[in-house]
Amino acid sequence: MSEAQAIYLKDYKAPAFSIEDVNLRFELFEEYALVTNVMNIQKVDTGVQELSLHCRDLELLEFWINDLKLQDTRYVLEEEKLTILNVPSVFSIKIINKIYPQNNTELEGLYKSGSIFCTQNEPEGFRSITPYLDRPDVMSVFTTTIVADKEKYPVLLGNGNKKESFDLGKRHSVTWHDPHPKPSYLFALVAGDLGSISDEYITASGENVELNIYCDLGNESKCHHAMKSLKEAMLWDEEKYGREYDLEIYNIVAVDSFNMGAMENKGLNIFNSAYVLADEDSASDANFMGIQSVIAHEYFHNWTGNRITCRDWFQLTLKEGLTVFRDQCFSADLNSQEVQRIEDVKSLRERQFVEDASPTAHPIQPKSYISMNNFYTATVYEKGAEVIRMIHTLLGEELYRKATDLYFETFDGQAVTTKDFLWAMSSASGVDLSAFELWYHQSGTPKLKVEEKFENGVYTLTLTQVIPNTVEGRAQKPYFFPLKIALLDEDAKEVVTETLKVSKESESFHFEGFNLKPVLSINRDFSAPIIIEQEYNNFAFLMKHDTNGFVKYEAAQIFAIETIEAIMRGEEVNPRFSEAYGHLLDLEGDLSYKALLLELPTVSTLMQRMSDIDFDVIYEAKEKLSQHLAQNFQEKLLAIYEVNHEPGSFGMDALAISKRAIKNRALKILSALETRDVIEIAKRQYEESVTMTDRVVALDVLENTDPEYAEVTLADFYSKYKKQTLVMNKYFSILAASHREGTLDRVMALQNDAVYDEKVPNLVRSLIGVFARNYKHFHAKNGYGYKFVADKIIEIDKINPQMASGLCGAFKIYNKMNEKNKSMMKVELSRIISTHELSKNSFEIISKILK
Ligand code: 0A1
Ligand code: ZN
Repeated sequence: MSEAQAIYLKDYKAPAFSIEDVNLRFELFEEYALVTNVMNIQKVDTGVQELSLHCRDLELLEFWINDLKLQDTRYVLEEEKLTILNVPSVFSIKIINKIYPQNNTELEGLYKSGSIFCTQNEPEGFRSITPYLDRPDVMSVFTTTIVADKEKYPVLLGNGNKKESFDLGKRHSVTWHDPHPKPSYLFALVAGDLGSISDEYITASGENVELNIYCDLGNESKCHHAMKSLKEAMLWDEEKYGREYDLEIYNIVAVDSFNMGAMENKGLNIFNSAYVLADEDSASDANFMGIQSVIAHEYFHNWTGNRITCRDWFQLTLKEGLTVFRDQCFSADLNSQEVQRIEDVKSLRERQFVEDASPTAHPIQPKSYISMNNFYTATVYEKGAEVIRMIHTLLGEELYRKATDLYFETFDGQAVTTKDFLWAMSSASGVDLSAFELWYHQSGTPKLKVEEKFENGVYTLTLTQVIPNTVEGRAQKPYFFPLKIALLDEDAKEVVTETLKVSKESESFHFEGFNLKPVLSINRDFSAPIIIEQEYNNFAFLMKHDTNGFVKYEAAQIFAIETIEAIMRGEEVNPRFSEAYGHLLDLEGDLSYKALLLELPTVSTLMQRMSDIDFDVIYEAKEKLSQHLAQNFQEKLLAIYEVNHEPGSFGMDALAISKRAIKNRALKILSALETRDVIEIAKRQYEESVTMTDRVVALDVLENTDPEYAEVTLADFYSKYKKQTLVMNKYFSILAASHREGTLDRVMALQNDAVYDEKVPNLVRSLIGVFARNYKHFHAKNGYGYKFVADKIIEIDKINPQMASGLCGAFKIYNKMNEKNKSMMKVELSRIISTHELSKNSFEIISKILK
């Protein structure tokens, strides 16, 4: 594997051919599938003589041009491409090729998930189905016929509207036609014996849309939350963006084997079943939220991704950043603005900030890749969403809507770039975004140094950008971003509320007319994805009084981080922190928000501020603070628990969810005490609870406090849920995340469990993936954690490279580790990279880490 295989944005060339329409016929059999592909093609660049189609490991059976069967002297078939020599300006091609979906464990192209045939073609899966111009800027009209055994595969689905179907005796066929031109990555088909639920939606202009959600037989009753979410998303997009659905039918299919969350194929979304199936008994509150957001995300792609798509894969954030921003706003509108914002920022910091500080950092618009699959990252998605959010803040709601209207009007039906998007944003609004473009091209999280001065009634705020070095080593420029601030007087009244436009390396802002120095509330709502560096001691005040939900939370987090860092230096728990924390316990209002305020910073947050990381030291300090708070506030915490614990209720309304959130937060804090009383509460919660949220928290607490009873409850849980794979993911995760001695041995043994299957990504993620993020055991000083995960990467790389390269991510913090752990990691990283026939996916990640 070498650098030479990298693809560069600077090498982009427009396609030399267009494909007017495609007619596909799939004959599905138990051992193989036959694909007949008829395309009408036109030369765009008349100077070009040969046509090169993408293809991957295909078995070509027949090849025709303009109804003439082609001799093999007219074309060259290689592993990755099929070249046809001397083609005319307008012509048709017919190709018949054979593929083996049953052997496809990579889960790209056409494959089998259990007994269901399904597809995943983004970004480059289509080329392993049939030869094609498999690039997003080639958009064509697709007609698809699927032929299969009637009994085994009664349901045959394709993109677009259903055109016709035929009974062929033992077999049957269905033809689908999608009138909207689309790139091949949005092509999908499904064949299976599926259950379903149906509903309908009437669009704002009165069109009737048939809605279906398909799943394994027997799971139909678990699809209702997904259906409700879909209808909510359809309405929201009409109201907020003026966008309506554009086909007669919208189908969603849930499958168990899927590499990611879900896929927005036109009119036929294919979902990881974890983002469709839910009921109170088997899914947690977080699962319900996740389903609502992913269903909406895929639906929103119909406009931001499908109607307007990407010119090339370097533009991925054009559709993903924008669509994540849209789904975040949707969830905030339907649930709680402040809870949603905090959850989004938490996830950004845990995943994206870590990535941005690692050797795999890249701009939201990368400049090169070896495997595009590696670029479905937190940076492209989540930082991409923050970039759109900043545009939204700079323009304001009204101009932003005017600008998205212009974007849709101008580029509908086209494959465009992030520049085109920025053009629409600035020309509709009149806001100059030229300096803003940098956010697309620089990697790393910007830091902002904050200095305050107060003299003669004038408050001066000096902001200095500490511009990070890129992985590419290039000199960086200062960013342009909106910074929401407020200045609070001693009664916490907002005397100044402003959105500063920061654009220089260093600049000062002056505010006059104060008697006393005001208190600064900065980066309100987290208006810019930056790190604030500030020597400042008003945390307790902001924790108590700030009216901005985000800053109040942030103050609690920073104060806790500093308190833990002091403990690491050998100091006692700061009593001022303890006092402020006690104040949070007394807060009234939204309980879900309160549960977030009371959460201590994660180990990953603490680690990001350190070099020579030693996880044992972080754990110990965090544990000490937890114990201190649990001890100090035992009574208050128990009271919070008892008031909000409603064992027999499984309501899914906001109040019931928030009561579970706060009482489970209280239980978790109390569990640091490891006393009999607390263990008894967890036991009782497990036994009485009727929701999965309560059961999982109780199990987790028991697993980490009372090994003996944990064995009993886990066995009970296993026997109740062993037939529900989605629930078993929770079982594996609890064990893989455990802090108990012997966790690695148990994880190893669980691989032989009857439920575990290395070919199912969800299971691998919940056992191996979760273990690789169990800082205590993965980073164990004997090196066994590293060795185990490296063995798994090497093994899984042969089955599913995308899943393997995902696991490689655990080693991204290599450079920041202490010497001992670093040298043990190096041994394993070197072993992985020297593996014979390592996939380009894993090679790309490991080689960057080792560089
Ligand atoms: N476009 C999908 C995510 C997705 C990307 C790649 C996949 O396989 C390589 C699968 C799904 C989304 O953003 O929802
Ligand atoms: Zn997406």
